[in-house]
Amino acid sequence: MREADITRAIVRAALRDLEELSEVDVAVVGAGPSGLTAAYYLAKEGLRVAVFERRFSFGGGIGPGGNMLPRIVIQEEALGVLAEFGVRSVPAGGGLYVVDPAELIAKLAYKAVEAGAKVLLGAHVSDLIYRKEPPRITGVVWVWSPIEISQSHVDPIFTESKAVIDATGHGAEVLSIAARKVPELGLSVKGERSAYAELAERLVAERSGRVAAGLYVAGMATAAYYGFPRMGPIFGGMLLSGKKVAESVARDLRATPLPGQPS
Ligand code: 48H
Repeated sequence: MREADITRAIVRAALRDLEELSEVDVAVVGAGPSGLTAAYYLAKEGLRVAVFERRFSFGGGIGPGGNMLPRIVIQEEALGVLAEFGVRSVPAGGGLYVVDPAELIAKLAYKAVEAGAKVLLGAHVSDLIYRKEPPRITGVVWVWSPIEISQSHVDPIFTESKAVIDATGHGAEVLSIAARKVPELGLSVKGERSAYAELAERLVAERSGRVAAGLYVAGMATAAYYGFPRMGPIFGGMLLSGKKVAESVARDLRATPLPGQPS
């Protein structure tokens, strides 16, 4: 075994991957519950999906459970999505079920990757690509997270896509960038409101979807964008939201193939 061969194997495979990632059907930003769920359903539809996650791990806010107690809660309405991922749950009364966060992270990630989604860990999305007339988001701009953290000015690279999903959680980072830097889209991020779990879960699941041409929102970013309440450690809305946004993207891509691109 030679050290040079180890290096060659990594460099060749990684560069092939990065070349493929220059253009995909859907760019999902964030590998939390809503992003992984969306990635799974979209990849299952046969779409080329890239997930950009700035941490070197999956799961977003699932891992810490409720105030670091290693359980989260899912409501009855989300049991179908849970079953799709093969995640076990235990009834807790009142239509609620408890789930082990490590199992949820592992199975969401496994199914998304197995369905064909490409997850890039340590990739920070710092900007968007857009076109005018009509205004449209056409991809993401990203750098490796250690570069972002170092605050060095290093020019990023691009991934073009037919759809970008903001699944960045509480910060709604992608939509905040769009609101600030692509005023033609007329977006504004209202910021999430105080806790009202039942209402928040319903609204997030209902309203996840398209916010502008080429730009979609899912998960907590939906609450932040529309000014909906927060819900604490109940995650059914995140799963339903991921499924909903995937349906919305798949429907739009089927309905309006872009010029020069197959549907
Ligand atoms: C690359 C990025 C970037 C970026 C962020 O926070 P998440 O788990 O998001 P959701 O919406 O799927 O789930 C929310 C849930 O975890 C939660 O916090 C709940 C239910 N809270 C309720 C309450 O009341 O508090 O995951 C987002 C992921 C994270 O892994 C980030 O690291 C990642 O997105 N991310 N990745 N580029 N610019 N910004």
